[in-house]
Amino acid sequence: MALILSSSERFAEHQTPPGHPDCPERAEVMDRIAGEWRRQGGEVVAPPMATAEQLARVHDAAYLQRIDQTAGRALVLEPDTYASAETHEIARLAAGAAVDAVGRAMSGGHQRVLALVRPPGHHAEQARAMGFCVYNNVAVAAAHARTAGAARVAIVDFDVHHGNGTQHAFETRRDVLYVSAHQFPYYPGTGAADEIGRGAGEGFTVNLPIAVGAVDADYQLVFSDVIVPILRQFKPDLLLVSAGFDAHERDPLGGMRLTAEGFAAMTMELRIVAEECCAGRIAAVTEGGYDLLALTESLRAVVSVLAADRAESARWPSSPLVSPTRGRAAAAAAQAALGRFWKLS
Ligand code: SP5
Ligand code: ZN
Repeated sequence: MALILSSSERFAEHQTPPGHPDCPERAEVMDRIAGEWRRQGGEVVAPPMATAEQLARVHDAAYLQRIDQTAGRALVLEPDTYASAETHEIARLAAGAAVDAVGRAMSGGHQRVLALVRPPGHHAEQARAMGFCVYNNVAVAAAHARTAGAARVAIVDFDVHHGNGTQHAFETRRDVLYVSAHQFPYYPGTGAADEIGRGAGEGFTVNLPIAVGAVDADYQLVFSDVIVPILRQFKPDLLLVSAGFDAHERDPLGGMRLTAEGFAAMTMELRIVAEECCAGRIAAVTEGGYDLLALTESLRAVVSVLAADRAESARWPSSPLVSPTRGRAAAAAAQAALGRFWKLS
């Protein structure tokens, strides 16, 4: 089979205070998904910890030291983000899973990989924990991919929140394309359509700020009108996915109304692009997703799309009685900001 899952029971060892959305039970959901995949005959691998050298491609040395010094202690890194005694290792394991996923995707054989990790990564900045994130797992993975033979790397982020840390890591570069569809205005505040990258990276940051309440059809529209056309023109050598599930209708943080079938359809669109552009090389890494049932069903749907022998055309659910006005507005804003860099209908 051409899908590998990366998973570890140790992800439950990153502890957060009672009631925190990124609870250890999320790791139990991930373990259950991995167990189901194993029982279907699928391969599940244990991730390695990221090395200091790998992390240092994104994070500064003093910050790495600061996280290492949390060993054995519990403290608040910032008002949303906590370190427990083991967090220094578990955060390295999350980043290591993303790096290892890239290695496996790049080496052929099993070209599709899903890394089931916590803590999430996309809010983490060069020198700062933020929004439940300690290390920027996907940014570290993209930087690794550039050293492992990928000249161009695309990151697609469908977490309900904008990935400020990932955008900032690559916004001056044209070798790593960052594309995010997110609720806007919303936490963390970044991700307006006019944030398109800077200097040599102008045009290689793509933001789709979507109004609260969006349904599957809104995401379908931004994928078909903006995300897929830009990916096809960029022609990545590897497609990385920041796979957050907090745009699900049941999620307690997000205000969107995506269904598990919507996450499956987005994943299929991305799989099809990867097969067209880069021999199917796709590595997805989990981000948010705080309703345990929604997370379970969405992960199952994504696994089933990535596991299928052939990529069929994406099956978007119909969203009855709702016209995709929010998706249309987001696509129009992105087209206005990026039309001089990409051919968009
Ligand atoms: C990975 C992910 O989904 N992270 C979500 C983080 C959402 N945080 C919401 C925080 C709300 C405002 N907190 C004020 C603390 C000031 N730093
Ligand atoms: Zn999120």
